[in-house]
Amino acid sequence: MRIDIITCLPDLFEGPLTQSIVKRSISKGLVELKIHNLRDYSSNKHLNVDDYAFGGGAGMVLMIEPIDKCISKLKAEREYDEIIYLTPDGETYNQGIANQLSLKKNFILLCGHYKGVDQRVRDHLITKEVSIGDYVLSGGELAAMVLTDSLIRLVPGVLNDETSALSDSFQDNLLAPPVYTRPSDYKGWKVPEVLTSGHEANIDSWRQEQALKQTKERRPDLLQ
Ligand code: 6GU
Repeated sequence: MRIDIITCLPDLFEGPLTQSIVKRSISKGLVELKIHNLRDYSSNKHLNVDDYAFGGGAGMVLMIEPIDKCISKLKAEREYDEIIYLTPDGETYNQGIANQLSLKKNFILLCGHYKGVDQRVRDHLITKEVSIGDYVLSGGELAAMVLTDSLIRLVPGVLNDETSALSDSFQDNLLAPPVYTRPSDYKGWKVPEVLTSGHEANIDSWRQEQALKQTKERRPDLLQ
């Protein structure tokens, strides 16, 4: 999988995407992740990438030219399966969309900023628009990191058996069951006995029951 992220705030990506699972998937050669600074594609001497909205109001709008230049350069180098614009008015992201996208290979993620992008970017350059929930972020960068993290963990070989994505919450429309580790008794707060019984079939059915119970209590909508 290759993910190209276009942003005017490239430094934001330093932390979350250079650690842990994402870092390992890159060093194992399973994932390629490239951050592109939109400013590098500006054609004006101040390196501006935004301008005032026609008709007034609305604050600054990301201009089409630098975005088109960056996307065109990338498209000349390889085929992209999806060019995704992160925007609060996009389709709400969930595990189902993550699973579908994870079957594809090459993605461009475009991070919006300020008051959005010139509508012509959305009309002519973008293949999909995604939001990560009904609240407003200052820009698409955090959303791009959310997509990137959730997609990378679905790439075969990124997780081992123990951390398998198949046991994630949402993967079967059930929340994950509770987990415990040593000590089995802490201040009298005990671990459910079945988990220390060594009886695998009983442990499996306990986990199944608990997953269903958690889901009924917390997210009954997932069971519809
Ligand atoms: Cl993708 N972008 C912004 N700016 N805000 C959001 C979002 C995206 N998803 C939820 N809120």
